[in-house]
Amino acid sequence: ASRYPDRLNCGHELLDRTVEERGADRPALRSGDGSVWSYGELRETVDRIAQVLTDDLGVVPGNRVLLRGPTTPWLAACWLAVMKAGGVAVTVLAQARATELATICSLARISHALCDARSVRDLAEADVDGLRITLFGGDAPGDLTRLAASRSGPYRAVDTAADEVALIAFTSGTTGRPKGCMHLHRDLLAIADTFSRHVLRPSADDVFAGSPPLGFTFGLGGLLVFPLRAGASTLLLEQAGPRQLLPALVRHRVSVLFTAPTAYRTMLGQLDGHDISALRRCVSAGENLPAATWRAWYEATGLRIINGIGATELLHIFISAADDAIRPGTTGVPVPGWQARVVDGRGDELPDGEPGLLAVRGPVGCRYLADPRQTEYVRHGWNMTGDTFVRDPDGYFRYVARADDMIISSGYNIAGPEVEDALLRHPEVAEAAVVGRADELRGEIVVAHVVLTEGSEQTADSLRAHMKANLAPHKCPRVFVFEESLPRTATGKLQRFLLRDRPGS
Ligand code: 3SK
Repeated sequence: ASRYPDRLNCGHELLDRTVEERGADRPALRSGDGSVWSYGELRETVDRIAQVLTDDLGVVPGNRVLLRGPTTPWLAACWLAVMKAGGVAVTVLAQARATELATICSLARISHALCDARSVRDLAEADVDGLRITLFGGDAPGDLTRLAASRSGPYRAVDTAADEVALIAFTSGTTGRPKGCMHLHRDLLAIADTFSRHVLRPSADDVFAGSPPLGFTFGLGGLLVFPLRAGASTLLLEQAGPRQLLPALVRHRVSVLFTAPTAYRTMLGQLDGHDISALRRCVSAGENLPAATWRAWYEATGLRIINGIGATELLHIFISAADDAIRPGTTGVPVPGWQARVVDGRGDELPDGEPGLLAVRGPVGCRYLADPRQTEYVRHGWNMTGDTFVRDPDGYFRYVARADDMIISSGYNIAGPEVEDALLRHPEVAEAAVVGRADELRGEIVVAHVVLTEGSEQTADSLRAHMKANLAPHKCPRVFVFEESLPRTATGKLQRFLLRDRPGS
């Protein structure tokens, strides 16, 4: 049963409630240029935008409003305004192109779009029938920034039900067609009241920052929902690659960081001369965190990365661990409020130590928007994430691979991520992706795609020797392919399927 009241507006809870409880003067949103909006200023801007939505644009509760643009305070304010106005925010990545946007708009029946003026080209090219696009951050007369400036006074949040849809987050996974994941007003609080409250344990003095954009639920939670729920502040960076992130951590005294394993690895090579002493919480998700990366970060910084697995379908992280509870090389235990188990293809629970499919359930569930893949994802009341995991006898969940990324060679089941972890223990391996290649004799052979650190002269033979010293022989790659970079989705996930088809693999 939900612990939330039947009527609930998450925009009101995250913003107005925080202002009521902690005052309006505390910092809320920070920008890369050093400017800050207090909670009072944020509320004022949000209320003006909500008025424009209702009075000028004719948005009524339940209307779907597409939000598009780089991660800025304005984008965050638009999201909160859509919540307070009872609309449904449809978040997309800045990288989404015209055809993808057209699909999303038609699937989600989007009536309005609020778009950063710099990101409008593809949306305009999508040429969606009846879509009303309002820009912000530009200088046209109908610009939202100007319309909002002409409004004043507090805006009373629409009295929505806790079970009403508030967000449709689109995901394409690492391959397929976009799927819209519907999330409720109460879901947006539940992620803060489970992972953030019990694992992250933020304080109002924390400064959050990170690389995932607000159009990805990893970023929406970590960089907006969690800090607001805690009364903390958040640094919203338009450019948040590892090169921009590290100086920003120093300049803004960031204490809570959300990013992915690749960024931790890249920053490791650049830490010298950067004072990151304010940092106390480092979260990694979006991809499996290799134990080698966890150790290297710990040795260099003394900080223990909080690993986690989440999914757009389930909004945020559901297995994780912090502080002394961390066991490097594992993802952790179910976050309080969540349950997880490892099952076979029929849904029966497997004994500890046996790899199988991860099944989870908790306060948030998968609700695809009109998509038959719903019945593949939710089986017998459990959400099937598509990952292979093992549960250790002490209850810790250990990532093995995406269910479709297992390599079967000479009858052995080989998990690509385990081989990648061994490769990454080599100091001159910057990135690694391991895939199977069809082989007449063995069924499949193990192929390693490797990005070396700058100036490295490692060869296939020297890497083979490193692997033999670190891994059982049947898991060692037979072929090494040297790459400039690895293919990734817009949210940073490795696209191993592209490597399987690549010449040389
Ligand atoms: O896709 C993921 O891996 C993820 C991780 C954390 C939170 C949310 C998501 C979607």
